Amino acid sequence: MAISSMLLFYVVLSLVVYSTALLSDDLLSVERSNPKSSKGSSTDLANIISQSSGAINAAEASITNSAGLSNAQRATTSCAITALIFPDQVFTSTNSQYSLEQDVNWSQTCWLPAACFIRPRSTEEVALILKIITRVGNKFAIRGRGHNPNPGFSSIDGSGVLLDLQDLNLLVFDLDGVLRAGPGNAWGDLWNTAEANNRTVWGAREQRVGISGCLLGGGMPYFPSLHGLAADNVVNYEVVLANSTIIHANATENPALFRALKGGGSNIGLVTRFDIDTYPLLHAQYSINTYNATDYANILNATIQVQEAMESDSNIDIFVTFSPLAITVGLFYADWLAQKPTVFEAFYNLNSLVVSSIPLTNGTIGSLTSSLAASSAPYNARRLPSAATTKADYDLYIKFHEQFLSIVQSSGIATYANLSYTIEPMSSAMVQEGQNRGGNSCGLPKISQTWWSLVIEWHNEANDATAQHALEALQDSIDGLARDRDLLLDFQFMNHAGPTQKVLESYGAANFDQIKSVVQSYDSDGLFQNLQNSGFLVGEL
Ligand SMILES: Cc1cc2nc3c(=O)[nH]c(=O)nc-3n(C[C@H](O)[C@H](O)[C@H](O)COP(=O)(O)OP(=O)(O)OC[C@H]3O[C@@H](n4cnc5c(N)ncnc54)[C@H](O)[C@@H]3O)c2cc1C
Ligand SMILES: *[C@@H]1O[C@H](CO)[C@@H](O)[C@H](O)[C@H]1NC(C)=O
Ligand SMILES: *[C@@H]1O[C@H](CO)[C@@H](O)[C@H](O)[C@H]1NC(C)=O
Ligand SMILES: *[C@@H]1O[C@H](CO)[C@@H](O)[C@H](O)[C@H]1NC(C)=O
Ligand SMILES: *[C@@H]1O[C@H](CO)[C@@H](O)[C@H](O)[C@H]1NC(C)=O
Ligand SMILES: *[C@@H]1O[C@H](CO)[C@@H](O)[C@H](O)[C@H]1NC(C)=O
Ligand SMILES: *[C@@H]1O[C@H](CO)[C@@H](O)[C@H](O)[C@H]1NC(C)=O
Ligand SMILES: *[C@@H]1O[C@H](CO)[C@@H](O)[C@H](O)[C@H]1NC(C)=O
Ligand SMILES: CC(=O)N[C@H]1CO[C@H](CO)[C@@H](O)[C@@H]1O
Repeated sequence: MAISSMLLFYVVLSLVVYSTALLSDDLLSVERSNPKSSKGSSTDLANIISQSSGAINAAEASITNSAGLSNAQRATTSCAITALIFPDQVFTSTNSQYSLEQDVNWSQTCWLPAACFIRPRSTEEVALILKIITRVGNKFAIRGRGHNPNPGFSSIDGSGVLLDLQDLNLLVFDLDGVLRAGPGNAWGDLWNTAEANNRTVWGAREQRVGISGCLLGGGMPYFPSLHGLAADNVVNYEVVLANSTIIHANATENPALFRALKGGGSNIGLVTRFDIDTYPLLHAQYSINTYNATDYANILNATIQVQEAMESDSNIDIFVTFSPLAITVGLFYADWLAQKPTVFEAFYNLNSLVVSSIPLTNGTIGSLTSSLAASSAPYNARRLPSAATTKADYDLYIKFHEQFLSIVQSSGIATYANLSYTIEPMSSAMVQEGQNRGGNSCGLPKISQTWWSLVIEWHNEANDATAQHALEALQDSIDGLARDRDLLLDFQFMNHAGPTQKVLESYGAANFDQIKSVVQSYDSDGLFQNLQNSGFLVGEL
């Protein structure tokens, strides 16, 4: 009796406390529900919060008492409160670190001046920061490694704060073959760690790409026919939910969330750890070759032949990148063959080879991506991407390339922009491998298909609109040509998609509805929909 009335008293008290809680109390309760948290060896976050409670609550009171606050004012308050708790992890414009934080992105269109950049160092710190954001009601954006080129996705202007996850860089290889990785890692870090243990991990195609944005978008790896998309190999996610609860999502725990995260982007929570399956060290035989752009018809013919062979040989992988001046072909085979792989014969027979930037090599994905990084230095540019998916078809490829050339010609953009596109052939085996691992939310049909990545790069802000128009013309061209031939597929790959594309809708109604229902049950107040700056979001619930 005594115990249950005490319990009742406690429940009532905590309800009262909850509804009128001071921010500092709310933060303490988040902190206490995550006892692993520690700031350093001597002090812990609970002490810091207690000691700063006066200032924290005064800062919050200053905004709750004033009407009609702007986003910028809320953001500034959020920065100030966060800085009380993590003074050396919050960078405002007066800090010398600020410009380094601002200019981290792949595309210069994303070098936006956030109210502040916040660098959490642990999952528990992320939980505290989300609590501050919720209470202050300020806008925010999340950045893994900033490779998404869409402005406002992993960047935000002075109307909000940017959560920079680069210090969440845990990277541990477990003897059970699982790599546990924080969202601040890039794929190069994972390949190094996996290969040091004679293992291979499925990732992106380049070292510097962040693992977190990439995995949340599905992730296109080398050799997708062998083990599916990169995200298909994630066996467990650690996620901080909107209410600052830390949970795991895997095949048995929160399984709907687990599936939704495989392609669902930044809608549902902030992922603080990816546990990824690895495989015995993969022997990759590869070359990257540049051909004369005038030979496109033969190159497309060879591409189609390889793409057909992919349906019966899962060791094959290929990409082909077209620019007005050159065509670059990556040929990959998952074995160290004694002779050049015969499946690529159609390419060897071409007489338009200009240079092999990476000659035929026996290596690994790690050595391949190191060679790539060494042979292509990144350069700053403004960038815009766009995605499409079609069935494979020679006539479609030819007609599209001719329209590409005519768009380049008629727009005159070649003088100030690089317009290019890449054909990424995908096999039905890739889709099957994903299903074998429990499935993802991308809604891919189990057929041979082509993922198109269209990109424009330019330097001058004055050309933003014309660059965008040229890319739109290219997108209209592939969509129109493929639709006319009944070759257009719905899927739009998040990691290739432009800011206005309807990526989640492209997964099909059933998958889109499932992602929406997961958002509804894990973030019913819509923190990630309403306060997150941008992204491929489900929108109003
Ligand atoms: C040079 C280059 C090569 C590429 N090659 C490939 C490739 O081979 N295969 C491929 O699949 N993609 C590739 N991409 C695309 C790349 O996967 C995406 O741009 C991806 O978003 C990059 O991840 P990031 O962590 O750097 O992204 P960011 O730009 O930091 O984030 C992307 C999105 O994810 C959200 N986000 C990031 N981290 C989290 C998190 N922990 N929790 C919740 N939301 C989060 C961000 O808010 C943002 O909306 C490439 C991109 C570039 C620039
Ligand atoms: C990896 O394999 C090589 C060659 O078989 C071997 O020498 C090395 O000890 C292995 N490393 C580990 C960490 O198992
Ligand atoms: C799934 O989550 C539960 C709960 O956190 C955990 O005990 C279990 O180990 C996880 N499974 C995997 C494969 O990580
Ligand atoms: C490409 O081929 C054309 C003729 O088809 C030729 O004029 C041109 O010099 C070639 N370019 C290179 C780089 O070999
Ligand atoms: C591709 O080239 C081969 C010759 O190498 C030819 O037989 C075939 O018809 C061509 N295919 C198409 C679709 O043009
Ligand atoms: C790759 O390895 C195979 C098997 O060891 C060997 O026969 C072949 O010559 C090697 N190829 C290259 C390009 O090194
Ligand atoms: C076009 O690409 C080249 C590298 O291939 C680069 O040096 C140049 O700056 C790019 N131009 C633009 C406008 O982005
Ligand atoms: C946080 O949200 C999750 C998912 O909706 C819910 O299960 C959990 O009870 C919530 N926790 C608190 C403390 O409200
Ligand atoms: C600070 C920083 O890392 N800036 C990088 C932004 O991205 C470009 C590539 O586009 C790099 O050259 C910069 O070093």
